[in-house]
Amino acid sequence: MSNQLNDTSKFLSYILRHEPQAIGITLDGEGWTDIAALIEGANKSGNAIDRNLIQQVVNTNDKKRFAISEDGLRIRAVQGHSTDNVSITYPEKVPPEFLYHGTATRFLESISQEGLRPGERHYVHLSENEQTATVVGQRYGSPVVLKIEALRMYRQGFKFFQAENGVWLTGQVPPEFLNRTDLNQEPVNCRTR
Ligand code: HQG
Repeated sequence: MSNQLNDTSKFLSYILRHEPQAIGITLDGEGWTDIAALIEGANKSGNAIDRNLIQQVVNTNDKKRFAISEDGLRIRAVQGHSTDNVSITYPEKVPPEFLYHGTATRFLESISQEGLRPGERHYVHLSENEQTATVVGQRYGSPVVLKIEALRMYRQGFKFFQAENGVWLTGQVPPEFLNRTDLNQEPVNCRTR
């Protein structure tokens, strides 16, 4: 991705997930905002974007982070929100037997006690493969991948959702469903090896 597309993707993530008010726009409950208002707000705040650039970011984005409405007038981030205003109705789905979460080793102690929490975002984010999870974990330091017994959680009543870009979402993961993939599937709180 070119630098311009990458910068625009980061800008759109910031506005459409976290701080729409930074450029004076609002998101509806499903996360949508008018593309025209987004462009106007961005340009007024010194971020030069246009419809063509937005469309290119949406088309080429590696994780398909954004979606444009069928009428072409609105845009939203498909997951990852922290702003209170948005509460997307994701389809509830039966998860695969295992899902993965990449984190940094320095968070393990707290995770082994509290389980996975959403933090600033609305959900805990999980992926279907370990490679993706490793990249996610690297954002915060030395990565470690946790394997989650998702189907067992589901059978015990925990809800799972899938965003339209394939990312899995759940409210929390208690420690009993977590295993470290770097310790031959020992429980997450088995830290002696
Ligand atoms: C950690 C990116 C201490 C958690 C990615 C993570 C993802 C705890 C951090 C999406 C904890 C939160 C989301 C606990 C969880 N104690 N730390 N009890 N429970 N944590 O960024 O999952 O590229 O909010 O492990 O690809 O890293 O932006 O969540 O390290 O899909 O599209 O607290 O964001 O997508 O960090 O990333 P984040 P995440 P994009």
